[in-house]
Amino acid sequence: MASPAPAGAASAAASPSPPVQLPSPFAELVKGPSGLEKIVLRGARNCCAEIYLYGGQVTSWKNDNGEELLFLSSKAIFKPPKAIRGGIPVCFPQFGTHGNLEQHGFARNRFWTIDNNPPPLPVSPAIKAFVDLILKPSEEDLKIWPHSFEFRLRVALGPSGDLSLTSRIRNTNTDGRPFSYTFAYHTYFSVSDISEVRVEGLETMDYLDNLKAKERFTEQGDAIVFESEVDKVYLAAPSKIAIIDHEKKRTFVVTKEGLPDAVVWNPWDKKAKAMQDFGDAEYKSMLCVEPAAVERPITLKPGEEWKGRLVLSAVPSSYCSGQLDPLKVLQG
Ligand code: TA6
Repeated sequence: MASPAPAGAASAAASPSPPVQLPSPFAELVKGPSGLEKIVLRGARNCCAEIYLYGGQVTSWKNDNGEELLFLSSKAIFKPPKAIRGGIPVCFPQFGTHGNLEQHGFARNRFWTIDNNPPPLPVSPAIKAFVDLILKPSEEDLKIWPHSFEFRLRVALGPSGDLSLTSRIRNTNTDGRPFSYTFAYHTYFSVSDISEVRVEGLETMDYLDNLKAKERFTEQGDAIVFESEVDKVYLAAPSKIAIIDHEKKRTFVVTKEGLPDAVVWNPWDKKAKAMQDFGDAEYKSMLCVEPAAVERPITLKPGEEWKGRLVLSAVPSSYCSGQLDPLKVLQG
């Protein structure tokens, strides 16, 4: 049973733990700098990823050149109960502040465990580097969110280095009660310079603007560019979204299943300065694009299971005379 770690758990976690048999030879369990345990996945062509048991949180995804593709703040705090600032925090059972839980729920502040015997998950046989984690509510959790659940998370590296996260959440209430939740993969991408980044695929979409009392607007631009703080929940967004990093000539392709919405967030300078676990200038080198279920909470009856999947790939962006052709990746 995962449970909220007492403050200072990092030091407790520093004590040596027996090696854990992992499901695949491509995954090993090691201790991170703070003493928190993490799984290192090594995929094809030297691609790799790291996932902390704390939060079930991916904190690193590297391509075959060893380049880090996710943003992790240099000031991230690896000390429960603080959430790790960067990578892919899992927001469950609540995204944001609408609800009676802390912002973004508690899954990212809990210790997950390795699930060595998960129910079968149909995946391509080409995917060999993966790990299965599981989170169940503690007695403490049941006091703040009175529902039993099994949250299984598979993190995998595909043969071309793509990173996939598959969440399966099952209602295991024995009292017949359904439950509803909101969810997000709060993904922090590493970018060369936020002012050189465009997001394609969300044009003409409606969004709720968190900077304007969640008022609803329609995206007018032919692509989203960044010149100030952005905090928008795009509704019923397409299954593919492209993040084009002009300087790096790299396009991130975000593919989502079971997650209708997409949150786009950059704190810009003022909010950056206000976050203790975020460098003042780090807003220039990150962008959050977060596949989510926000506008319409997901409801599960006892025994029902929901699946939400995120696939990230990084492809070279070809440019001709300044014209972007990310549509290729959106239609691919
Ligand atoms: O996803 C955007 C957002 O909801 C922003 O409003 C900002 O609060 C961000 O999440 C970070 O939240 P956190 O709780 O991780 O500091």
